[in-house]
Order: sequence, then structure tokens, then C-alpha cells
Amino acid sequence: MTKEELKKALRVYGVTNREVLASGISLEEAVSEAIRGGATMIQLREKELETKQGENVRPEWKELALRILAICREHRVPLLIDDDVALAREIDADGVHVGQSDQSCREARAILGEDKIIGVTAKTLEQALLAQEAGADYLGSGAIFGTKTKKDAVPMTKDMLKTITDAVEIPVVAIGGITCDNVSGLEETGVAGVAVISGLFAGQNIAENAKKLRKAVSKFHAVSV
Ligand code: TZP
Ligand code: MG
Repeated sequence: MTKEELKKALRVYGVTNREVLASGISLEEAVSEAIRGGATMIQLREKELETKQGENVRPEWKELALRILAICREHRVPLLIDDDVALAREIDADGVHVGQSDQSCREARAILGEDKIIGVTAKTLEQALLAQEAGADYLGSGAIFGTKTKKDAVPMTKDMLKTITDAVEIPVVAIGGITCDNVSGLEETGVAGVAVISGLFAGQNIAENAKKLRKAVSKFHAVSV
């Protein structure tokens, strides 16, 4: 994937969490709906799921990942795995997203190779610059509008987000409390796109949410004459 293709793929980045889904909606349906509405990339992030069995990837986790991967492949939407570099490699996912206390970007790169996408969480300017230097393909920064989904998330101001996007050359996605209603407030921050959990996946209107988010983010990138 070229740098331009990655930037476009980051526009509406759906991050999963089965806990926010309305009852009766499976994760497979939720991801299909998000893609149907215009989500451009998916991250499998299921914090409540046990992922390891001894040294190995737990079969239930791997099977879920394979089912989501099949949906993403069918629609040519990249799938990244949160934290779990071993699983990403085992199922040949499109990449991983690592936080500051996960496996390092350099280790992930050594395991996955140059062609896979590696995203890194950057909560400060220093973390952003270090991640870029370590070879990250994109950064995730927030929590820009607070969040109820991640209990220990620290708020980030729009000024700090702008400082980060100005300082790095790689694309940055904002995360944290982003919804169809507040997404337009990120226009001036220089982000390539938005990473969204509840604002996309909660409730009955997943495709509609994706469509609205996509439309709003497209406006950030409209060429002005
Ligand atoms: N990192 C910072 S905020 C957050 C993560 C993983 C959770 C975002 O979830 P939501 O529901 O989009 O606020
Ligand atoms: Mg993590």
C-alpha cells in the first residue's frame, strides 16, 4: 500500500468492541455494516477477550479474527489487529496497532516486515516523534473528546493534536469520543482521519454512522480552489 493509499484508508477507521454493540448484532454484522456505510479501515480490538493460551494464540480469538479478516478482504478494506503482533502474523492481517505499553514498533516491524501497516498510539509530542523515528506508518492520538470506552484514557487538547500533526510527516488519526456530531470539529487539526468505537458501532445505525463520518472527513481533504 502506498502512503497516499494509507492516508485514505485512515479516513474512517472503525475500531471494534463487542461490548458497545446493540443486542442481537454480531461483530461480523457490525463490521459488514460499517464497511457498507463507508468505513475505510478496521481494527480488531477486543480487550475483554482472552487472547493467549499458554504461549499460543487462543483458538477462539484467532477464529474471530479470521472471520473478520474474511469480511475485510472481501471488501478490500485493511484489517489491523490491536496489540497482538503474533496473531497479525499468524493470520496475515494487514498490520497491527501498538500502544505505549505493548510490543514496540521496532519489534513489530521485525516480525511483520516492511509491507505491513504499523500504527502507534502517541499521547504526547515526544511519543509521536519517537514512534515516527521507530518506523510507524501512522499515529493514533487522543482522547480528543474524552471517552467512556477506555477507562484510563487521558484527554488530549485539539492544540496538542495539531502540534503532533504539524511535527510529524506520517498521518495521524484522532481517537476518543468521536461521533457524527462532533467530527467536523477536527477539521483544523490536520488529522488524516478518525478512529471510532462507540460513535460508529453503538446502536442500530452503523452503516449510517459510517456514511456520515466519511462525508465529514472527506470535507477535511477537499481541495480548495
Ligand atoms: N484510546 C484513546 S480513547 C480510546 C482509545 C482506544 C477509546 C475510543 O472509544 P470511543 O468509543 O470512540 O470513544
Ligand atoms: Mg494496546
